[in-house]
Amino acid sequence: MTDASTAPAVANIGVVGLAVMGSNLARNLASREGNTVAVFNRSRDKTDLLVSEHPEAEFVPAYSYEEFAATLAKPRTAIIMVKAGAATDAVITALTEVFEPGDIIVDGGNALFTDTIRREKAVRETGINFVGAGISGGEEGALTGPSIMPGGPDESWVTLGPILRSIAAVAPDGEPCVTHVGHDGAGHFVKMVHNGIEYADMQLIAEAYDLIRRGTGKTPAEIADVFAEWNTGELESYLIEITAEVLRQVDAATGQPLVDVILDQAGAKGTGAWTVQTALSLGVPVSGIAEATFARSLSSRPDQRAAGAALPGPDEEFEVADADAFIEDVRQALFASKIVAYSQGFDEIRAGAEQYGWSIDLAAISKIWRAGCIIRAQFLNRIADAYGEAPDQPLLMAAPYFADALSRGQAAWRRVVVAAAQAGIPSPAFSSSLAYYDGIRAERLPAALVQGQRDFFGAHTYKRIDKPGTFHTLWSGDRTEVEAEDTH
Ligand code: NBP
Repeated sequence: MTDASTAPAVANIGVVGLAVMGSNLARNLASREGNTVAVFNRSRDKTDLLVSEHPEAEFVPAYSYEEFAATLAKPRTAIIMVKAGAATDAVITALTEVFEPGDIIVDGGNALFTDTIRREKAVRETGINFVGAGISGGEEGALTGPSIMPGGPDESWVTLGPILRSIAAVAPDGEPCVTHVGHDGAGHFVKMVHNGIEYADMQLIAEAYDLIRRGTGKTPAEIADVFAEWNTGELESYLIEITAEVLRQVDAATGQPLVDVILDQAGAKGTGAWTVQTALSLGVPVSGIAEATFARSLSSRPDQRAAGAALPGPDEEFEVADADAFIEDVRQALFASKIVAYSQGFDEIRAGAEQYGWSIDLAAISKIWRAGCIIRAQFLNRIADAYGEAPDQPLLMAAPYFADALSRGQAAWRRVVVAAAQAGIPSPAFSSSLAYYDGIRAERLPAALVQGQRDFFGAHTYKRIDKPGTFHTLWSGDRTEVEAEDTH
């Protein structure tokens, strides 16, 4: 072991936390020209394993925070890849004790953006730069090129930018999938919404599969062919591609389609819930993402599902008359609902930026999601075009390309939602997306009645369509209207 005080400062970047993500990210860094990577893990075995299994990476191992700091050239730059939460705080505290002003600490874990805001503020006091960076792409992305969403101060971007650009995924047009999203928690906020959109995308695909299977009787392998075909068109995306792979997989033990032997209870690590909770507090309707998150919760309540199994459904069997026509309707419903999910997700980013004072370039965000991350899709180019043409547009799905797609797909979308309801097949994401579409395009909403009710029981007042001011009806008196101060 090297003595911390004499360790040569040979590394230009370091990684703390060498589990799945950290070890792969460290290998990715080491594979890039000019990088020498210091590695440290709380328990020594992971460090030794990584160094011994990958001699080609020429890692500089460290076995204490002091030694780690000593091996890094100044200004020191370290990326933390540990379990989000208390572990991140523990590592930040340890690093701030051995780092100096001007050094950079990057948290690449899935931190809650409000934690990142808090950490950035606390670390800034020490003169050290703190950057919360969302990293998407899982194990493979970390190794071969993730999509990276860094926040933090502008100053750190000067050092960090070239390093992150060198390890990020590369979009089809050659652009690296990384951009300085905004200050403090902006990067983790955007990563959170990315994951929320991912939940919606996955649920929509699952609903499409379920409807096709139950409506046409096709086998999972046959439906894999349908998804593979869809992947050649406007739905082309990583998630559609892997869906075909999953549906084609046969279980070695039973010879059954693997999808039929996997327990139908979906897990979650919490980023979908964060997206929905944050949207609720910002007042942004992300109903597709919320339904997808709730669908996972519903699936994972076996006692309630067992109790609910006795409830009646429709009497008639569900069988579609024209399988090919139905599959095309489902494809259109999927594309339309997907447009809603992305429109809602970008709406949340816009609202978050406004609330927290971040300047976020929405076109740049859609561009850095084109490769490396789980929601990578051809479709993101269209989003980049839409925000490129009108950066301040209030509603992504009303941009010409998407409005046109929705206009083409809405009849099929309605047929699918009707068919699902009549057949008793749950399609929460398809149907809530359609309800959002109809809500947002409605000339007049029954919100007027809600305002009347609120004024009745709580004197919450209302506004009128025909004159300015705030009004209250004297419901318990002679029911005349009075002009009111809006103080309730
Ligand atoms: P885990 O989330 O499983 O965390 C394990 C790592 O945290 C180990 O290196 C462990 O050290 C370290 N750690 C813990 Br636990 N407590 C610590 C402490 N008090 N001090 C120092 N180190 C501590 O690893 P992962 O799956 O590689 O994910 C890393 C981060 O990347 C997470 O924030 C995760 O949410 C995020 N992320 C993961 C994925 C993915 O696909 N897995 C994708 C995107 C982002 P030990 O070896 O000594 O126990």
